[in-house]
Amino acid sequence: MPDEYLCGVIPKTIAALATAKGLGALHVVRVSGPDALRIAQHVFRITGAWTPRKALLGVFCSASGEDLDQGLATWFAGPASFTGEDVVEFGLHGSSYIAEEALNALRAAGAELAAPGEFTQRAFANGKLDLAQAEAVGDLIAAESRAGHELALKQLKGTVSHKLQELRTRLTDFAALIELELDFVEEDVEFAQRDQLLEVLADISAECETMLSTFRHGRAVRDGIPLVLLGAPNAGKSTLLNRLLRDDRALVSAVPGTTRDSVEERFRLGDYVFRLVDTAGIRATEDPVEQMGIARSWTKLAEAHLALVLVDPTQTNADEAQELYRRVRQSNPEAECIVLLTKRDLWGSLEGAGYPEHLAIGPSQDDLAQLEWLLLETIRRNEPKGNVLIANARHAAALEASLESLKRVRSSLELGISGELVAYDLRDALRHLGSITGEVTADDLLGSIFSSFCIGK
Ligand SMILES: Nc1nc2c(ncn2[C@@H]2O[C@H](COP(=O)(O)OP(=O)(O)OP(=O)(O)O)[C@@H](O)[C@H]2O)c(=O)[nH]1
Ligand SMILES: [Mg+2]
Repeated sequence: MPDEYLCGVIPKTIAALATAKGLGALHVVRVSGPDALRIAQHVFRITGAWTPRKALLGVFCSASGEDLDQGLATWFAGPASFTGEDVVEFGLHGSSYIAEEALNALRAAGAELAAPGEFTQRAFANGKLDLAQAEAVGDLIAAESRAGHELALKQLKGTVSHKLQELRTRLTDFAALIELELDFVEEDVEFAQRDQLLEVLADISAECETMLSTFRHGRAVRDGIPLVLLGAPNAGKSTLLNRLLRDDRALVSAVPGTTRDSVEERFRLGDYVFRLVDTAGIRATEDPVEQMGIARSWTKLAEAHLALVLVDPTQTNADEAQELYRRVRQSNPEAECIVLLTKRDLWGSLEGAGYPEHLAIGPSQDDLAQLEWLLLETIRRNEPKGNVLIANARHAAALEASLESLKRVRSSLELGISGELVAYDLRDALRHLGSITGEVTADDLLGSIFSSFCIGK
């Protein structure tokens, strides 16, 4: 074995099942590394020659050399492959037995089983993707809605990366001016006009802030928009949860206080996935368990982007409804709050009764459809403008850190503090921005990012 292997300079050849485990029409088994072609030739018999980027029909042989399956192999000669290494992808019949035996054969021929995310990590290491794009691969696979899918696809195509690159370039130009000034510090020369510098700096900071401001929405699009149902006991919250889910998920009864703990479910509506939370009805109570449930209702509200305040006007008067609405708004001013007057079938008109602005709903399908339309409209109205959405907490934290450094640069410039300190803070800002795309990244961070991927990715 050559020394390079022992020193770990030449990467090992890895193999994994790229499709989900279990029964399916087909399975894809992926091999990547310097020995991929040799290993493939060992386990897969074809009649012609191995040609790159062609699906080759052949027979996959087990570790003991017996025919295992008839299938296809595609060889991507590095660096023109996903990982940048030699890659062979096998399309086999989708039995878990075949998948397992195929992996055994590949191991016997010299491949090692891949760690979670290792293919994507190699693509990153070989410059095929930057870190933000590599993370987008994971998001794309996990996306459950059109909006989530679009977000991940944009990030994979490099929208976030290009924007960051642009900011980094501007910041680097700016830093160059400052450093130049440093070189001539003896002569007391100022190459850059302070006013101009401050203006450029304000502009770059504003761009970072705009990006950062999209995080609240971006994260919700990626992870599900938190939507909370609140109201007095018996207002009809669990009934509405079941109707939105089209599922008999939560207990419904005429006894006030039926829901004691919060109930959370995801559902897709239009382009979005929502995280819908039904909560314990809010009232004054001596029951300690109910009190715990109600405390949880308020906690759930604190995390919500959308709060539906349900009021049954046959049980709750206008003043009480106004008071509840006020408490909800005060408790989470950032959340969009919609008041629903429920059980419309039980009452006639409430015009002039003094209830907060509301939508009236009853058991009809039309009422439900109208509510669903209103939910989507409210989300769309709050969508950040522009092409870039930040959805990843790591990216948001890096932007925040970068903004902090830029703030220090600004105050140093304003106070006329030495260029050396300014240059230091600028380098810091650049480093934070660069960490998003992985231009500057610690190994342990890479490990934690890629280990959250599944095997075969
Ligand atoms: N007539 C009528 N009854 C309704 C409507 N919505 C809910 N109800 C009834 O109102 C009662 C309470 O409904 P729930 O959905 O359990 O109310 P809740 O707000 O979850 O109540 P808690 O869990 O106790 O906080 C049940 O008997 C429901 O069948 C409606 O639109 N019209
Ligand atoms: Mg309930």
